[in-house]
Amino acid sequence: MLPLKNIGNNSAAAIHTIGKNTGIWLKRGYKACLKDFLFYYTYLSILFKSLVLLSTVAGISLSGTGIFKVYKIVPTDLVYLAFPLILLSFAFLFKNKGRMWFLIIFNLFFSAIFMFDAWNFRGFSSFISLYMLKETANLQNLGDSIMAMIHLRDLVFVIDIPVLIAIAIFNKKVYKNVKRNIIVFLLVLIIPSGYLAYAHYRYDISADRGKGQYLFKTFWTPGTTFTDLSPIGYHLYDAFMYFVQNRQLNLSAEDKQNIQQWFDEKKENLPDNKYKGMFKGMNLIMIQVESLEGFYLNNKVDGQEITPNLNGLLKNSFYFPNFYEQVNIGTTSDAELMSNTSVYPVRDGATYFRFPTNTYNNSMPKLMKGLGYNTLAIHPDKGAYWNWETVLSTFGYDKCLDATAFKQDETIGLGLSDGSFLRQIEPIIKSQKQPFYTYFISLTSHTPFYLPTKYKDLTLENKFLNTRLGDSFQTVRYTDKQLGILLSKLQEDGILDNTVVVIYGDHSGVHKFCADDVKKIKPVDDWWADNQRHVPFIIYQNKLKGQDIQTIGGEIDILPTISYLMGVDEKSLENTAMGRNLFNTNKNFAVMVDGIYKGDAADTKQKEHDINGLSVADKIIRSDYFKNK
Ligand code: GP9
Ligand code: MN
Repeated sequence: MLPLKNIGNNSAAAIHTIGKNTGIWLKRGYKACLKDFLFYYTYLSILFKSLVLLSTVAGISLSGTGIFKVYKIVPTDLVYLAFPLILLSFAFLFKNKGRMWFLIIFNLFFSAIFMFDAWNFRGFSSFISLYMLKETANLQNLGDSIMAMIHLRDLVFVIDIPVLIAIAIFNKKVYKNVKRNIIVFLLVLIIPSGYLAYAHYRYDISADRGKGQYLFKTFWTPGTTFTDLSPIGYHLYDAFMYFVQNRQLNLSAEDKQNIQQWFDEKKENLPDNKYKGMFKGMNLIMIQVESLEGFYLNNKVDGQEITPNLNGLLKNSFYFPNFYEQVNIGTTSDAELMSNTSVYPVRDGATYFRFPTNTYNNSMPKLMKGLGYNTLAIHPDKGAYWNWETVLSTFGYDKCLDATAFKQDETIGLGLSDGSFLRQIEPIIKSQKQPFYTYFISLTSHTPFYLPTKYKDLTLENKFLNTRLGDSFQTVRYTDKQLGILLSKLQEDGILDNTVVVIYGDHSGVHKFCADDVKKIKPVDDWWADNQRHVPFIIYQNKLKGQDIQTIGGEIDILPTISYLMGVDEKSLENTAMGRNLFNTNKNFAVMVDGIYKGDAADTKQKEHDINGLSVADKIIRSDYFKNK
């Protein structure tokens, strides 16, 4: 038997050893926790800041439980959890202090990005993007309004910086013996990536696409991608689009030859006629009207004209009733692209977002500037909408005015009402140095055709009440009225006697976006049942004797047609304009975005050539073909 004393000594030693070991284990556990704490902390901090950013976008207050309402605008919550994990997995490739610095820098980097996103959103309704590297022009706007973009709530993005600094200073030792952990890296990378692959199948590809939303869509719209994919997902997708999807296409010599051959085969080599330069020296105003379809013109609903002012203009206009929209999913922006450059939009995605800084040597503003005109583009929406301000500046407009130039004293639907907008631009138009070329778009007649009751001038029969079609009659009538008011003021100003006014619809509206609703209205009348993608194209000059021109054409033909009347030498456009001069052509067709051919071709060869224009344009834009010409 051991002496008691010894037992006592031994157990004391044992207790001491246990205590010592426990201390070591606790210390190790504490260090391990600390090390992992920074990982969890970074993850949670970034998730929280993402929600704060989304609440900013959704206009939700941070007070109380407000922020949790953000979940309502997050379509697939797990996607939100997956994106930061994928990036954070790389932390496990770092050992020792490298891991700590990775996590700290990760947090600081995305906190800064999120803060810039919030500022950019307040200023331009969009988020920062790698494309901005090409769009330094936008930064000029930033200077003036930067203070207005910063809000107190943005403190949330930086509030934990002291915590990070404290961790960096006091816990260097914790990261002394951290090992690279390939297994954890792979797990944290693969599991969320696998989920994203599943979500892509579930939401984008499978026949039963769940809630009907998309995640990774070729229809790249920063606004929806931001909320669908989470802010980090948006930035990763933005990088993918920038470096992979939208990288410039390199054309082979043969490709270039094929493009040139396409232009050569398009030429008709017809002698000039009386229309050439008939409006030489006059001012030019070109108006793109939102969702204006052809069937509204010259038709009456329950005995009332829908577009009395436009109908009135036709008495002094060249009017093309067989004119078609040719837009792709860039809708408004695609129509602008075609009327300003005579190049079809790209096949995938929106050209304005994918290739915002391409060169077009013979754009409408450049042609008019060549004739000595001052050029101005005006939008009632913000410059970031469809990226239009960047793109129209690239087209060569001397000046672009966006929503920030106007008092937002009346908003209807998407933004500033046509009434207020046109009232505010009239003094701007008339005070320009002549000759001028001014281009602007309208907004109010956008789907779903919301209009305050006080502006509803039409009395509609029951079958149209509370229908999108009925609402579109009211809204188009309202826009028509505002255009009429603007033109009468410009007439009083003495501007119209020396001005050509071009008006066209950007794309179908009610028949395109509300087709099911239109079909429900009974009994059906022929005049509104189907618009067949017609948009009006009107060239008004108050001394002109009106004439309907039956030639079939589309938006791609606007530039060559107008520039012919204004006195631009047609030869200068022959290798850049994909459309035809509708005043000097024997061809009679328009190619729709889906390749559908409206009109009649002389033979199959011509038809193939005309339809092939869509893929030629795709190559032209993706390779920035004109830049090197
Ligand atoms: C934006 C407005 C709407 O400026 O014209 O664009 P849309 O939705 O018609 O493309
Ligand atoms: Mn539009």
